[in-house]
Amino acid sequence: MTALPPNESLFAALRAAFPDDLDATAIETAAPDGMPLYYTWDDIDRASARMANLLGSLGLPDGSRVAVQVEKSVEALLLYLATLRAGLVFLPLNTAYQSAEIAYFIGDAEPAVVVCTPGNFGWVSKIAFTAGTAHVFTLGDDRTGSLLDRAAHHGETHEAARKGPDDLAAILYTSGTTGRSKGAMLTHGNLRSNAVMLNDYWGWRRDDVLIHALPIFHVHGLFVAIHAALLGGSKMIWFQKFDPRTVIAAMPRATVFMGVPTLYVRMLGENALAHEAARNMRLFISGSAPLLIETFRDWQHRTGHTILERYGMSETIMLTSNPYQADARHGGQDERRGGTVGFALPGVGLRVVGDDDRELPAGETGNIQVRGANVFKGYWRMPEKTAEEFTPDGWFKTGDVGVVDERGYVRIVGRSKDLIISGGYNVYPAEVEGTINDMPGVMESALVGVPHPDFGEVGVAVVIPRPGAQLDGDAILSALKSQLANFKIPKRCFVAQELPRNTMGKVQKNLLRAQYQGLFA
Ligand code: MLC
Ligand code: AMP
Repeated sequence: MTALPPNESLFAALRAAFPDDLDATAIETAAPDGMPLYYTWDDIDRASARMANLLGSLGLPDGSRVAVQVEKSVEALLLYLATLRAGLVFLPLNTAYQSAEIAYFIGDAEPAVVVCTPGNFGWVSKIAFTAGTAHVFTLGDDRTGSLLDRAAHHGETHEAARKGPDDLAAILYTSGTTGRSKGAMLTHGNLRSNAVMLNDYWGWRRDDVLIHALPIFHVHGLFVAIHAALLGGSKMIWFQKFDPRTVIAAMPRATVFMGVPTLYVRMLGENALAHEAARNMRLFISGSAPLLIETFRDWQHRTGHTILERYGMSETIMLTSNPYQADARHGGQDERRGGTVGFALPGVGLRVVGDDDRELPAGETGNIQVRGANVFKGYWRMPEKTAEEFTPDGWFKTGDVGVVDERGYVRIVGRSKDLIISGGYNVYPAEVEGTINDMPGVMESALVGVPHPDFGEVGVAVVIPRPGAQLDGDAILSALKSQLANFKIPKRCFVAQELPRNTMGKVQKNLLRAQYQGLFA
């Protein structure tokens, strides 16, 4: 018999990093009632084994998707690990998504298993069963639900499914400039290689303690944060929701924090944020949206720490990072530079090109393209869209516009994709405009992003009525709320007589942005 190839699955790598002392605390939660819960590494191993055995008992074909829309909880994290362990494909869904959005994702991904909150079982199961899903389980954020009930009958040992680098581990849906969401297919190789590299680059240590206060249905909270802590064999202090005060209060017992810029802005609004509170911390990491230079400087001033900003995407996981420490490759003079996202990470190829896809010299602004083991396999069942997003020589077009300086620092100066990033969540105007345009009495609409002190950027809608129709901006916003996730809802909606257009008839969003620039100043 030939020897089996080594298990290259992501779970195998994470499991191998568990500390020898499995009775040590892996996760400490701040439970909703304020009583912390402690999960040991052994708990994580055994509980994820139970769930993996349950998933295995369903006899699903290879590559089956497990779609999950549940509130953040440690059990939800265990379900992610169990899905990897069972060799299935994890498909996380933001809890803010409304039924029409969920119906699209489930219809498109055709998951074999759907896990939802007990409260949503009625409508989610209806959508799922209609789409042909065979198994719908529930999982509450208080350790309730049919998933745990069923898993309790299964054994607490499980040998992780063998997976190669090219096998699918997760699908992350990202909205698109056409308004139709695309499922980015990430492989075990993508996730594993990026996590191992970051672990080293950010100097992860076994005695690190990560404050985890991000949602776990996107790259930042699910992959970057969780993989870093698990691969480090380091403890997490786990918050279901971000609250600036409780996070600051936890800092003396922690060493690393990861957040989107809004979280930093909110913590800066608290008097308790001071050098003393951050004395034990070694690293503050920011990403998912641009960190304002004022926030970067205020943070230095208030805590004595320099935030490390990094840049990534659902399709590529992490691409660039400011240095953790001086690196001989860059002359040993690196520093974390505000307003930049740092250097291309080891193994990541990054180039700035003109519209002809030719690389531009340092200092010139152009489109950012990337390649490497971290770059996704393509969009789920969208080969044409996938082909459009890659150059013939294999570089992925990020849709971000940037510049690389002589030293290699990357600065993102804009986006070629029509995208608003609000509080770290992506809002594609095409999707919101399409939903507004389908409303009675609406002729057309435009959504633009304007600066916002808390969310960085928020959407403002301008709607043009059909002749004779009477429209009300607030009524449009209320109607949108049942159709789209809350973070996609524009913060204001204006009714106007026409949209500014150029001679080609294209809506001049830059003029609308300029008009509403100071709305939230
Ligand atoms: C909430 N609201 C938002 C919003 N979040 N509005 C705009 N943008 C957002 N991001 C609105 C709600 O609709 C609601 O409006 C009101 O704010 C309060 O809702 P909430 O749920 O109580 O908000 P809160 O808990 O304060 O959430 C804010 C937040 C959250 C910043 C903590 O948005 C968040 O966790 N963001 C992080 C997103 C993230 O993890 N991104 C990583 C993507 S990965 P109303 O009108 O109903 O009161 C990625 C790749 C990479 O980008 O590089 O990392
Ligand atoms: P998502 O598709 O949700 O993963 O969002 C990816 C996008 O977030 C990128 O294409 C960038 O536009 C943006 N992004 C991520 N990190 C940063 C950052 N540090 N600065 C500016 N933009 C960022």
